[in-house]
Amino acid sequence: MRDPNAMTSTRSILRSGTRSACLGATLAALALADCTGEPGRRLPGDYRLVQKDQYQALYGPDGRIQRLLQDRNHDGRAEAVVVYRPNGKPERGELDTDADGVVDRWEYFRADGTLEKVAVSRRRTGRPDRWDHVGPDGRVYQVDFDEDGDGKVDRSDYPR
Ligand SMILES: [Ca+2]
Ligand SMILES: [Ca+2]
Repeated sequence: MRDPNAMTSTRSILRSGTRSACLGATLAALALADCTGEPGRRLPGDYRLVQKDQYQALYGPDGRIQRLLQDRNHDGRAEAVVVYRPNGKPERGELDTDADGVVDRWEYFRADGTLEKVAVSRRRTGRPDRWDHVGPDGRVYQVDFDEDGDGKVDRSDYPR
């Protein structure tokens, strides 16, 4: 059995991988700006906030990035939040892909920064109802669906 959505999903995951790479590049730009004398704003507890265009990065007292926010449409509300591990790799991302103020996509990364799982709210309820599991090779090997919105998986596909 082949679910036509599986292909769409694989592509969307590839796209999301690109997006993550873009965030990484922007992060490098932020770090660069930091090095060239933009100290950012000091916060209590020695946290630091660096703002650049649509991005806002939060650095911990140890100087490491902890969180990156992207406000794509400049409405003061982030459409993307990336939370980082102490090793500087992304741990998870929360995305509001249609900019309606509700998160509809969650991305989870392994300790080495590779994408592990993508959850999507197909019904735009703010709760995931589809989960794509991604292997270390970047391929989706399992897709779980919650068809009735109770938060539990009703069926799984195994694309190959
Ligand atoms: Ca926004
Ligand atoms: Ca949304």
